[in-house]
Amino acid sequence: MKSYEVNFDGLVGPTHNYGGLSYGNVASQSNSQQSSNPKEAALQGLQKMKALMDMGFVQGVLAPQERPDVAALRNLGFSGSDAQVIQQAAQQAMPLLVASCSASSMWVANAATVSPSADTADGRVHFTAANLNCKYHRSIEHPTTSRVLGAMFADPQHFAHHAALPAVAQFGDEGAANHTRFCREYGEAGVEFFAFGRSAFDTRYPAPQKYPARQTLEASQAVARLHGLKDDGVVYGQQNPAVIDAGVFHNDVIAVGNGEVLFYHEDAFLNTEQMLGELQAKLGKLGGNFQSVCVPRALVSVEDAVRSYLFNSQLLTRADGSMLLIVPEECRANERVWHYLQGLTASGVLIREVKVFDLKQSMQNGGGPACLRLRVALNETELAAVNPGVIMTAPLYDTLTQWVHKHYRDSLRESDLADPQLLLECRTALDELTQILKLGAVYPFQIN
Ligand code: SUG
Repeated sequence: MKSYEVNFDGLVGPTHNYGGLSYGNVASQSNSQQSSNPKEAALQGLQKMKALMDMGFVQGVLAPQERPDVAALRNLGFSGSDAQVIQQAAQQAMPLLVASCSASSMWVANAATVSPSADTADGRVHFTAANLNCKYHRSIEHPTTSRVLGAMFADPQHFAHHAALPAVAQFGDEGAANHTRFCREYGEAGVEFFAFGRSAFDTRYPAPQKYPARQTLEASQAVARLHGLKDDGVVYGQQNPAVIDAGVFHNDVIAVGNGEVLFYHEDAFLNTEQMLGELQAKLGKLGGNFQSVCVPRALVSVEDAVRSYLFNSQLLTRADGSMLLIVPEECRANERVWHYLQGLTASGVLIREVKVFDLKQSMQNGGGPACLRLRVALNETELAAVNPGVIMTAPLYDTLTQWVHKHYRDSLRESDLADPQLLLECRTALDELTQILKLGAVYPFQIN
């Protein structure tokens, strides 16, 4: 049976702004308080989706969340009408209003961890929504994420959904940003690689000194258990704490994999040789030939990797079997990175072509091409069971582009978040969106 890796990209929500909310994420911190352009952000994301669709990849779209999250503000003690809740929060606790307005759900690589049916004990595709509990503004995403994923992958015969792990730092889970699957063909059993930043219970694992390690080993192990993965199909690897302290807040900022290939930075992991050996042995048992491309620090420093987001790229297999790398414009702007990429494609080893996309609006918050997509490997039957409303087509692209032009502002500053009109604009837009994407009622304002 034919199988596909479908990229579901997060549609940027109408409140996209630079809140400076993510300690440990260099771009988020350094662009704090700048004026954002939600319309441009959403259009940049849509253009990437359209381009991949035009290249022949199956592309999906994942809806943004309701923001400002008035229900979350009510949970924190603000009361009265929705407008009063926003007004009180603006007067008494602006950081909480900013957090409740974040459009961070656009980075859907953090929405969930997904295991394809070929890997799981019950032969269904498993999803575990990520609790994202390292940052308050992200920890409020998972209830709606679960509803949206449920509306996209509704058929219980093919899809199994797990609620987010316990909401404590010991089970800090950031979803697919720390998860990579290696396989020969998407429809065949593969090896799922879980990168973690620290262990919550075992003090033998070192931890970063400066910035938080968002993903714990225990969270990754729980996800593997929930999904019914075999020990032979799982490898755990620790991120190098030093690179977390250099701004690698998710593993997808320093490594990306696809098919049988891992593309990674020399400093990405601890015990790299042992980890690569295990990946090779486990994929080998499945008939695969694990290959890795290591980028030496002498050619690209960790700092350049963090600044350019070289590894936050999408590594895609084209119809002829060759691989393509989708990188952000910032890679072309960095002389050393661009030089490395030119050498890589010229050598013809594994990665043949690089395509560049302007995703500046998202990049300024630390979200590159890979952050913006959730990969779901599906066979033909499963793909047919996905809600067709969320699969990108030329008409859907046109409709969504018009929808963005109709509803989005082209400038947003912190002071605008207190405007009660913004809430109305967002709800109107999202209500229309659920009809466009045929999601049914998924947002708190539609349910309560
Ligand atoms: O969680 N930025 C996100 C970026 C997530 C990137 N995702 C992956 N690497 N997969 C984060 O740090 C910044 C929001 C702000 O500051 O307004 C933010 O949440």
